[in-house]
Amino acid sequence: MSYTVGTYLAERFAQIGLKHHFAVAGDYNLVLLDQLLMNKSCEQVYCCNELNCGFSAEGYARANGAAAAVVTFSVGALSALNAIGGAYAENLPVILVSGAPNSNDHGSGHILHHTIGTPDYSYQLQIAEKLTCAAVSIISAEDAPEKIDYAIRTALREKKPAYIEIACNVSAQPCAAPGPASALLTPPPSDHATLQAAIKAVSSFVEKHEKPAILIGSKLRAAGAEQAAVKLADALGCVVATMAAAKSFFPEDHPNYVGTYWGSASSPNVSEIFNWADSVLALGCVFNDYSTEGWTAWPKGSNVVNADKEVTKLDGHAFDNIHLVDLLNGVAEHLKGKPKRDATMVEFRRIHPESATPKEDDQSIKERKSQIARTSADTKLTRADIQAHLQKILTPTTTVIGETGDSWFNVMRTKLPHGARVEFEMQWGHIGWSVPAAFGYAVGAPDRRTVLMVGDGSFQLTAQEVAQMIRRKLPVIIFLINNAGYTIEVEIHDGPYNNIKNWDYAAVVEGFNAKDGHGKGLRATTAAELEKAVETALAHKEGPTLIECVIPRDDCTGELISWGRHVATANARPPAK
Ligand code: TPU
Ligand code: MG
Repeated sequence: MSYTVGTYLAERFAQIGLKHHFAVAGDYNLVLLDQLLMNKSCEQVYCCNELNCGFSAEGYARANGAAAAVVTFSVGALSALNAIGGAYAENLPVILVSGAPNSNDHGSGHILHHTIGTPDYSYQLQIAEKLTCAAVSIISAEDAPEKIDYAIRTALREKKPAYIEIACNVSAQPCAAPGPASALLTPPPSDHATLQAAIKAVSSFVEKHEKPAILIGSKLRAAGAEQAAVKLADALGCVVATMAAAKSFFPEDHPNYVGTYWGSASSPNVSEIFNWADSVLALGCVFNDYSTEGWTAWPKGSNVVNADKEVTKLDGHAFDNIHLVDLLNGVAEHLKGKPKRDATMVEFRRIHPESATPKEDDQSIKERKSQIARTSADTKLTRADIQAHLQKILTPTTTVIGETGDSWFNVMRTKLPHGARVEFEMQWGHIGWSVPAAFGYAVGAPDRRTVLMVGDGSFQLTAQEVAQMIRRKLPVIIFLINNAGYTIEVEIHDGPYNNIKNWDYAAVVEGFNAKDGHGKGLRATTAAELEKAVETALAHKEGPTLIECVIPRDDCTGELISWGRHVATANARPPAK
């Protein structure tokens, strides 16, 4: 079989496990899209705009391990690059492919449409270089295979986005055939000597401390070390908490799981036990201003091991070029058969006697009971009602996508059955991310129940992608919290800029349906209406169901209030003299 640059790229996509790629058309990429369409193993999926296309791919990468988005030059790519920045922040290998000017125009002095109006078109590549781990420009078919392979291989190894631009007259040019996929998929092994030294150092760190605790961070998944972390927890027997952004990256039904560690927004007694611990094994953790609650809850110093995807740091040592999974397996192996380091678990059971095996926190249980009593009465809907319903519909094959806003804290409070997953975008924090990401996720994981919790303010950024859920008949369940504004910002710092124009959200879905769609838009203003709407949503399989949940502007979680106060304090620090 003969290949072109475009069919080579499509074959590489299929080889790395992409069953879909996301696209928005434009004249610089039309020939490329034709070439990609020829590969029947990697379906083309369309988005309403390039920002959403990037986020859809980002969501797909969460479900599927990697993703691709194909856009046109500048007007398309510069929008998509925002989502690519997000993929970098969130450690997801998303390949952004941009159609580009004809190879004869490069260096010709010609001014082209969709550019900034100067004859130098290199600015897009330069921007992409800052936001990806590998960025290449293809203006000859001969160089295409090695450039494509370099970009894809680097993205998969680093779990970061990559960028490939292809001159529009080169995509259909003949090129060499792709070799075996292993060239892209097989990472180099850990450095043996460094790995042995690191296992020794971490093991003796653990043995030197009486009261260790394990903290799971959001880079654990990128490191492929979720199973290895369970092994380490079993070997140690100590408490395990997840950071907010890493919810569901450690099984919540594990006997040592105690909840979320997030300063004052932590699950009950988790902050106390981490303060009591004499050491922390931080696995793939990202400590930023939000996750440390304005730098107030930040495990650091000589009693903390920071074990990251490829480098582990402790007590004045750095061990580089080792895979986290190898380190954790090695330490777990070393500790096998030795006495458990379970003091934190014993103490946690004392201070939190009802939750030796974790379950919903007391607050959630109370809320659920009161919610069940309320559904018969026509009482005004509350935030707690919504959260209780979210909890009720979780199954082992549910994934909850939680948007920035009080949705973070509502989703955080849920107790996940084994297998249920949560997706947050806490490092990048682009409001509106969740709508296209839920679309991309549902495309990538058709056998799971995708549930989206999103605020009204966030929804208004990227609402169009609900139309693509309708187009592909994806039964995504959307809880849209209409609290009349940017409540998370209200809690950090209020002003008139936190008020938004209200929409008729249920009617928006009807608008997207036009004549051929089967999306459902429902509104709940009482507990009984929500109960009914959720039943309808669960039964509806022909498209998404959006439930607009109308609650008062200040009806939010206690965690949001206290976290917001800490963040506001950190933002307000005066400039250093
Ligand atoms: O539950 P709630 O009301 O807090 O959520 P909602 O309604 O979605 O409001 C979110 C408010 C918000 C803003 C305006 N959260 N963060 N921001 C700042 C922001 C602005 N623009 C982008 C692209 N991302 C942001 N995070
Ligand atoms: Mg809101």
